[in-house]
Amino acid sequence: MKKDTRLILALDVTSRERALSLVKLLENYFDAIKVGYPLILAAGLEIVRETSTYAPVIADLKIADIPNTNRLICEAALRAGAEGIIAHAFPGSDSLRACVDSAACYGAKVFAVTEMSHPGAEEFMAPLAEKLASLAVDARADGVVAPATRPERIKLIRSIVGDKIIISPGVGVQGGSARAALEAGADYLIVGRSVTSSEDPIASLKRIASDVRNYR
Ligand code: OMP
Repeated sequence: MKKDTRLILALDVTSRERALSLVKLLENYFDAIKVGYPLILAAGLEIVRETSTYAPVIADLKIADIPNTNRLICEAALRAGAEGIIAHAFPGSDSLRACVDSAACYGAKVFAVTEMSHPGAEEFMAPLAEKLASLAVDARADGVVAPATRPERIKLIRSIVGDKIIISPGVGVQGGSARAALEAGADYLIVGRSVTSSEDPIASLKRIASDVRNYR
């Protein structure tokens, strides 16, 4: 995954046509595309292959099952062309390792969720985030997901995961700042609605891209 713009476009739209028109329009302004349940359930898994002609696709299926089921889910996404997978760490090291092993067969990356970006994550995830980050390291995940809404938590998670890739959602609509997340140690920012729901998606994405450039 190149690291030019440091932006990952979260394609949380519910039609194939809208998804493809957004990636065509914004093609030069992001390094990867994140496709999750809203789009896959609406447009089918084939959307992974279609969007992967524009940029590497991370399949955000937040996989959280027993190892065998995790493996089957990963293989479906990887066969469809995903180059990255998002999996939960909380089901445990064997479950996460099943994803890592499947991804390795396809040369793909696994990102393990540590602490989520929304307020409810403070109830159960935040107290466990350090353990989840360590588990991601032990299971040899390629990277972790950490919240741009709480940059101090990115900093803490960075101190645990060393040079693993940190991808951070929560910039824009959820209230996180691009600059603060990067300063705290995020490698990539995941941006969704502030671009995909904008009247002028190019202008909105360019604004975030310029925050990233100014940070460098
Ligand atoms: P916006 O809030 O619209 O920018 O979208 C953020 C994207 O990141 C959505 O696709 C979320 O599902 C995803 N996300 C979070 O918002 N918070 C998290 O803690 C984890 C994710 C994720 O794994 O991508």
